[in-house]
Amino acid sequence: MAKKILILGACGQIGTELTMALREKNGADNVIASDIREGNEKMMSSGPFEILDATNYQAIEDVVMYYEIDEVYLMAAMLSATAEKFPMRAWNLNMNSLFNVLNLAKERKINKIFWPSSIAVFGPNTPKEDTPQHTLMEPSTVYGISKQAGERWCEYYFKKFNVDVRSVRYPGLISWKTQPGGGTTDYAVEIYHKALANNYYTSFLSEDTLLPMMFMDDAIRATISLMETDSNKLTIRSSYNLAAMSFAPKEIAASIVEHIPDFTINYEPDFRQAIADSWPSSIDDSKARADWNWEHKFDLAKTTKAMLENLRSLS
Ligand code: AKB
Repeated sequence: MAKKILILGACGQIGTELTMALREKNGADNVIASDIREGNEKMMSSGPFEILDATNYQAIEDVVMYYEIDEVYLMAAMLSATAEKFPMRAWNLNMNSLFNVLNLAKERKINKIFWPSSIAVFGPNTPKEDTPQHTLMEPSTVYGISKQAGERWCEYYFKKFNVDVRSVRYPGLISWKTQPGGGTTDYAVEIYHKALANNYYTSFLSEDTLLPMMFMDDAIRATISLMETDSNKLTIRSSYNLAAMSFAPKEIAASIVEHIPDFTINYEPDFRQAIADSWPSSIDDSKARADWNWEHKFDLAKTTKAMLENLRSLS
């Protein structure tokens, strides 16, 4: 029998593309998308959808039992910039949703979990370049604290209750199908939209702010590949470092100028600058490359080309 998959937070930046990729791979009827609000036309018409609050254990359990779910991808979360404005709401959403799925797996109602962590688990005292898998962390943001605590709980549930939970520390993700919301790395998506609309962008991060980034196609491939890897090959049950490229606002601007010669950028850093300054500039993801053969395909030049071509085709 085909495995049944539930996606919590299916209408967000990652969830939207992950749902479509999993429906393509596993058959649309085997992938149940859910969120607290309805998704776009494609999401709603391409397979089953449930309105579901990831903090409501009973509601998730009902859906899990009804559809006989095997695997859950928990993509609902409040990201770094919004979490600084609503600390307790962020903590409650990010932690309670994780406990809900960990406990369902502990009770053997589901078999496997994907839960996203982030480069936000690192903090100002972490080595900034080629940040290792195991290092000093000390996150200084609400979001980072919730992700680090989440990683500790994932490893604990794996060791103590044999819960098959898998995770990656996503860098900033760049996508054209769905816009991100509430993150610090969101500038790297906004800039393409503004470049096409106005030839102009005001960056909320300073020109030299170097951050780890990834094109969404790579992120989706990484996620599905980690979930398909034999359990005994995985040596990390907190969360894997994952990397593709690093760039600063002035470098993404230069890559846009290659396609739109009169594009210009200026810089007005706001509160998100401090968040970005606390994060690594590049990541050592050799564990992911060794354990499950992770390889990225998109660098900055390919990402810019794909973003501009696809966004143009939408307008
Ligand atoms: C954010 O900026 O908050 C996220 C992340 C790096 O996890 N994109």
